[in-house]
Amino acid sequence: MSRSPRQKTALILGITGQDGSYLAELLLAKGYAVHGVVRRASMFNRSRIEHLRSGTGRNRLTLHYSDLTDHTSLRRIVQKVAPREVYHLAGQSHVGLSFEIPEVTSEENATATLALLEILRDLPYAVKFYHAASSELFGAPRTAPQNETTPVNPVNPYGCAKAFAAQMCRVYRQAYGLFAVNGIAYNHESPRRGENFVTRKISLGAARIRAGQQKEIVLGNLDAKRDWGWAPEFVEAMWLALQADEPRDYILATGRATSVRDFAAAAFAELGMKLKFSGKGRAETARRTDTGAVVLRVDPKFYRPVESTTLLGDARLARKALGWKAATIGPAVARQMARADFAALKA
Ligand code: G4F
Repeated sequence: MSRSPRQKTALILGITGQDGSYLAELLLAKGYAVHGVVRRASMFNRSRIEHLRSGTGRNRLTLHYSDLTDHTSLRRIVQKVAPREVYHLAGQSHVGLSFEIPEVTSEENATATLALLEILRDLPYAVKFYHAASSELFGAPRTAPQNETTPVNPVNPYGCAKAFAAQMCRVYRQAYGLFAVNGIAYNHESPRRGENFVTRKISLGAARIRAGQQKEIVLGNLDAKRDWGWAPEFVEAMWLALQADEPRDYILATGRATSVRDFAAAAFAELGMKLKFSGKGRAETARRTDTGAVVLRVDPKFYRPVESTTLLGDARLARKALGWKAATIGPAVARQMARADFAALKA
């Protein structure tokens, strides 16, 4: 086992995901040696980092096989790599799905985070740990916007697991002096977002409808509002949080909420399709004003058993302590995603 960390060496759990791939890009550009943990699967799922494996910096990118449930192999990887910074961005990240698979959600998001904390606690040198906490730990908060002191009140299995993991980070920080940071991130999106999240479902759907490849998109609750930001900006905050003198928790958010309906309207408008909404709630639809065709429909099957409410973040601490501020917000996120998806379809 290495007795000291390798400077400018980072380990990313979740490197094949949206955030992991942007973070890997950022760290490689900063001259880091980047190690990523990938799941062994029969099909490769590395499309988001494929370009890094052939670009400049490829010699500084190493992938290791493991799984969040295999704590022994995670320990071995950490000991071998001896990272100075560990970014834990992995796990089951779909809130709706967490109602279907609560135990997997809890194993990956709660127990695995605790296992990582235990692994890092045993290291013979000081390591810095970033945990991707989530606004979902606030669930149904009594106040808006939320800040680092707002009480947790999760309303779904995903939020419960994140609340446990975030609190464990605080315990290890206090009890063992571990440099553990919770980034309490609100929704952050990009063209690399998975297609089962609402933003990407909308941007890709709008692009396909514009290209004549799809007729309509079917969504759940259009009244739901989220504080939507831009993922590449959020990974900057993750890195900055580990460069600070002290480990703290940070709200990472834009401070502005947009409804699913308005997000969809912005994405469609960007591709030249103005929408007219009619009906209410579970019977709402939207037509294109130019053709009159229904292009958006609500289906109650996409409603959640319980919806998180008023998730709006106050990121003033991140601004003050890290100099970080979200620049791309709500409708601008929708426009950029729709443009990128349409460009990719044309290409
Ligand atoms: O895109 P969503 O599935 O994201 P959600 O649930 O807010 O969670 C995301 O952000 C969290 C906070 O940062 C993360 F912790 C989490 O890992 C994930 O990245 O849903 C957003 C909203 C919800 O209110 C949902 O009810 O959109 C509503 N919605 C309406 N129709 C839909 C749909 N969501 C999905 N996934 N699919 C729909 O058809």
